[in-house]
Amino acid sequence: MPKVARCPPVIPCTFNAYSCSSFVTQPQAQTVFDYCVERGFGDVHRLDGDNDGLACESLPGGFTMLR
Ligand SMILES: [Ca+2]
Repeated sequence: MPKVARCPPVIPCTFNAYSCSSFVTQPQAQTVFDYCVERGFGDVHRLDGDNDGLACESLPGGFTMLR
């Protein structure tokens, strides 16, 4: 099941390494969120507290400004 990446992973998914305050913009948080979710770790950093698939909606530059 673990996929061997061509490059070593730069985003840790095995422990809670980030919080929303670790990021400046929502897309940054979303990238980390998606990265770990796609690898089956889920929301290990707890960036999506309301489980709607959007990480750290409170950060600027994200989808909340568009809807
Ligand atoms: Ca959310």
